[in-house]
Amino acid sequence: MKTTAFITGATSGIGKATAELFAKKNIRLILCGRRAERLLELQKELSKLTEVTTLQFDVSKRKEVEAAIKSLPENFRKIDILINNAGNAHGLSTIQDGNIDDWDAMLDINVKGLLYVSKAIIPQMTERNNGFIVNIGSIAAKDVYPNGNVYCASKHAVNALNKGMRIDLNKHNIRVAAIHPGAVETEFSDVRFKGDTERAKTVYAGYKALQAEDIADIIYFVVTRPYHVNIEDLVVYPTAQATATILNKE
Ligand code: NDP
Ligand code: 8X3
Repeated sequence: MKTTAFITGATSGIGKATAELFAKKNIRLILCGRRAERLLELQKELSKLTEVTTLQFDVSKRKEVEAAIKSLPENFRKIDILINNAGNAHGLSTIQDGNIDDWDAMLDINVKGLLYVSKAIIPQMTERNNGFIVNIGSIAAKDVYPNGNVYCASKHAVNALNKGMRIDLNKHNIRVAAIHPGAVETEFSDVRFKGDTERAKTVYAGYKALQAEDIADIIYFVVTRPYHVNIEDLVVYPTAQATATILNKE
């Protein structure tokens, strides 16, 4: 039977690179995001390699999540792999200067969004006693850096949820893994700095950052181990990055 993967945040960066790699490996795909045009483009391209369906919804809107997942065609309902990847940082400010709308966005998307999607997909996994959930955390899940306060809190929550899922789903034979990247050159900083592309570029200047394809490779490695092998937690940095704040720049 063909493997089916459900990828949130497939319209860009890590999620898109993972979709592209999975398509090459003949994994059937459910691709999710808010930007419909990008979903359509990706579907058109990857359908040359595998079966693809798309779901346009905002992970932070509970009813949208539930309705979208309920609307899946019959042949896409057995989900073997869930990649909880959708997420972003919004802003980079001290706690005293932080913007409450940014805080809401990060907690609603990175934490509650991950929960809404998981809640809608887990039942068919527990029913079958089979499945794999990959949660994309961050080095911000392990450490806290200046001005990272709420984004780091949201990713610490992902780390805790990853552990909680592992404990609760263990008796159902479901594998759960978290991958925690350091700096990956994607649209992440464009979003964090609200479209200030020049500022976003400075985040990846002067050293070789991780590329989305590097993380896709790792995700593929993790999900293709034999079923009795579950990599729980994987932290990956660019070679030039020692910690969230120590970078060996030119
Ligand atoms: P991108 O900005 O390139 O991609 C983010 C993806 O998430 C997009 O596909 C976007 O799709 C989707 N997304 C964002 N908000 C929502 C929402 N409300 N509902 C549905 N989808 C949403 O960033 P990355 O690829 O870098 O980020 C992917 C994950 O990796 C995130 O969880 C991020 O925190 C994490 N990460 C990133 C690192 C980095 O340095 N880049 C390092 C460590 C972790 P759309 O806008 O179409 O909805
Ligand atoms: C994204 C990388 O360093 O901004 O999670 O936390 S960082």
